[in-house]
Amino acid sequence: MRGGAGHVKDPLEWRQRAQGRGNRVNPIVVVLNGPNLNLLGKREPEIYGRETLADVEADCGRVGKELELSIEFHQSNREYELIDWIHGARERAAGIVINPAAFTHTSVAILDALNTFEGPIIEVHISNVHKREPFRHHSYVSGVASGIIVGCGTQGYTLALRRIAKLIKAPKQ
Ligand code: CA2
Repeated sequence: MRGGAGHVKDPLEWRQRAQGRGNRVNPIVVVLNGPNLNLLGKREPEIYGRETLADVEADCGRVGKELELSIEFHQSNREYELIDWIHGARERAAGIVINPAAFTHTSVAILDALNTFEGPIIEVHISNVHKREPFRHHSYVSGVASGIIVGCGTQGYTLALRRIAKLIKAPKQ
């Protein structure tokens, strides 16, 4: 079980992070993007739409402000960099939104890293992976995610932030 204060090793520590260290600062949510997502909006618009990753980052920043969350947004084509950001989130973040892109279907290493994170994790896919090739139907990440948003386009990211905000405030819902 994961996704809130109920199961964590140190609920007080996680709760403080979720509340932004005694309400002095907004809780941090780390938004991670895997390989090739830097090309968003520049190729294959019929699958991934016309919004660029910079547009998605701006959307997340705007909705983060509304939800009183501090958003840290990253993209990498390198597996180890995504893992390092997940490790960094363990110390500081209240939640993670992750689109692992192709690593979704291949990476036990990302699964292992996410397993060390105690707060809510929402997995996002821009396209409906279940309508696509069979190799996209399996995700290593889904088993550790509190929730999954698939096929909602780039809107999936801000939907994920709204869900994280709710889970941070009321972990059991
Ligand atoms: O639908 C998604 O969000 C995916 O995570 C995107 C990955 C794909 O491997 C997953 O199966 C589903 C691919 C990301 C590549 O992004 C591009 C964006 C524009 C042009 C080319 C690639």
